[in-house]
Amino acid sequence: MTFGGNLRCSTIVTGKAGGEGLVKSAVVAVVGRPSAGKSTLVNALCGEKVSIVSPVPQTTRNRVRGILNAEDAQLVFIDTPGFHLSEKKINTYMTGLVSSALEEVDIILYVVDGNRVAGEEEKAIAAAVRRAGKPVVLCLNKKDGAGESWPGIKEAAGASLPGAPLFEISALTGDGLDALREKLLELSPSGEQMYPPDYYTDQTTEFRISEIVREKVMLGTREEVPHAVYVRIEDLEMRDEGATLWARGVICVERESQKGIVVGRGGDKIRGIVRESEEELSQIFPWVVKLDMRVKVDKEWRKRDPLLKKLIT
Ligand SMILES: Nc1nc2c(ncn2[C@@H]2O[C@H](COP(=O)(O)OP(=O)(O)OP(=O)(O)O)[C@@H](O)[C@H]2O)c(=O)[nH]1
Ligand SMILES: [Mg+2]
Repeated sequence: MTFGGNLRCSTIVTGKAGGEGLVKSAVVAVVGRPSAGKSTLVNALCGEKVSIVSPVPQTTRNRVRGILNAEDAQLVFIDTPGFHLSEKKINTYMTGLVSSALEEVDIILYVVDGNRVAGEEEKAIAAAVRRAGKPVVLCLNKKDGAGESWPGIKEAAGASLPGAPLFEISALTGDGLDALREKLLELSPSGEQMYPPDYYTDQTTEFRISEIVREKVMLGTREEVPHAVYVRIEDLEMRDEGATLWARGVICVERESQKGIVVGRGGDKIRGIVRESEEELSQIFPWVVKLDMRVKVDKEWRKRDPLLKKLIT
């Protein structure tokens, strides 16, 4: 059975044929340190929630595409995991995704948290952006909370990428986003539409469900638990003559103690996670979404290459 709707597109379609039908069209990699606000920005630019957001660094683990459709223009944003210098296996997979995104795209949108002083990590990502040799747009984000360190961070960011246009924005309030959009369109080459104009993402139904559930776990738990979680959707079934989508899956953690936290006293926590996920998913999809989620321990999953290859894509 296929679960369609305009949320799912497995094939890339060609746009208007012939030279006169060309539109402004570009693929834009959105990169930066963990928690800089990349996913919030992609969601704001696309006008839809395509990528999950939380205050926990390294929320995004995949390349997540969000599509901005405008008159005679289509921008495809690739949200990426936060660039984090770490030897841990899962981090090397995630920084690998960032590097490949930098190579594949037309434009790089480099997001800097304007309230967080640059360190080695920021220098490393600026160097990777420079090496990519693509048009770069720099965004100083979180202007709504700009503090004393803002001007110094702005100067350092500008100096790290001389000549790159710099926008001071708030992805949260939308401040500065119109000018940013215009600059991106100005830098975009003419080309064919990559997706039908009513698509705002190309994610599969399973992936979207697993991400929303993971977001609710990350928002509802603390310390080491958010990083120890992955979610797998095992089965989808349409019921009630196409009105209800049932999804069955597992929330995996690394230890029994973490399982206890996710389940909660008398199952309170997991019930809340399921309820919040169902509410949001039922808004996203054209069906009522019902979840049947179990919590399981999968020891040391972050060290297993075959699983990481499947999960971090
Ligand atoms: N005040 C303020 N907070 C923001 C802004 N943009 C994002 N945030 C917050 O910053 C936190 C991280 O946002 P994300 O969008 O998940 O950041 P990210 O760069 O995608 O993070 P990773 O996926 O972990 O790399 C969340 O709590 C957001 O609400 C902004 O413009 N202003
Ligand atoms: Mg993110």
